[in-house]
Amino acid sequence: RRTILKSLAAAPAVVALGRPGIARAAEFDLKYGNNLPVTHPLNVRAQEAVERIARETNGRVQIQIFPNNQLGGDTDMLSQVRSGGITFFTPSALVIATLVPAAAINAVGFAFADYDQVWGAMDGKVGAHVRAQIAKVNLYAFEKMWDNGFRQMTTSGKPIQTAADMAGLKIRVPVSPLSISMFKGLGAAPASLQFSEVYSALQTKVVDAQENPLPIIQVAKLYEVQKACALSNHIWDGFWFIANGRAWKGLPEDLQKIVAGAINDAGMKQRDDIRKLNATLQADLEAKGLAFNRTSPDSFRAKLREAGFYAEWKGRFGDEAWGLLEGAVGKLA
Ligand code: TF8
Repeated sequence: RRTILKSLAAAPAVVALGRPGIARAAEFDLKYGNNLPVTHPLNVRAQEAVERIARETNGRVQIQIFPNNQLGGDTDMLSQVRSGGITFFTPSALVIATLVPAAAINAVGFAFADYDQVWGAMDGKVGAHVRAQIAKVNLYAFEKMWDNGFRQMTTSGKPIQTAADMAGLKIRVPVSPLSISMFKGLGAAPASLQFSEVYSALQTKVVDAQENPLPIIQVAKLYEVQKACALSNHIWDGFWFIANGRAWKGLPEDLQKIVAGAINDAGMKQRDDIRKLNATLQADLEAKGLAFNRTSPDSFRAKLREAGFYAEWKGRFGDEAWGLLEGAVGKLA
């Protein structure tokens, strides 16, 4: 029996000491947890970053990576990074929004037309606004967001062409009030589940559909339990690379600089990886049996307007944040 947890579980990646042969305990022995298989670009680039950090700090900072939900699901890791049980975590914006509601702003449905708009907003004023809110709960968010991707909808049966096809659809969404509100607005029957439970929920037909970017559908093998994929681009989602605030402040400034430099650089490379993957993944996934169709955002946007989704979330995010978003993408509501 293959479940994503079992098939993809891997030993934690342990960083080699900066100077081989000299077994020296690190001055800062830190842990980083995430929810993704080791093959996802997030883990590949994070691994490069921790190696660079060990090298450039001469082994003073050692970071051990615990990928693939080894330390528990997102909700667990979020509390661990808050308590200091782990130092680093990379939640999707939707996930950290359970703690910092402002962080869901990039997930407003059908807001971004393309990556120019995404990075314009997230490397600019929208991202700065969110980072300031994250700092208020004593977490440090690194400057460069990492890319999860544009989210697409997959189903076990009938493909989704327009908003009308979503009526009553049992779809798994992340533990995210915005996702629930959006999919209810579209007429679906959304259920919140942690990412670690998605594969088996689809396999056992607890839900019939889910939505995630193509690289996630690939590495988590969701094509094994889904038939169709609508290229809806309904949400752009990224990861905030966050650190426990106390642990971050406890690092001397020169080490902070090395760590931030390595992580932000790795994030830029990871964005590029996802962009390249997006160009080739559809063919790969088609070969694995997933049937693709394009959709136009029009019927979805119209349905969301009618349901009052944009008006509601403008109210929840507040005029200031909403104004920053509209400044980057144009008028939404
Ligand atoms: C979800 C998340 C995921 C990410 C990714 C697996 O669907 O938003 O897209 O957490 O790391 O739960």
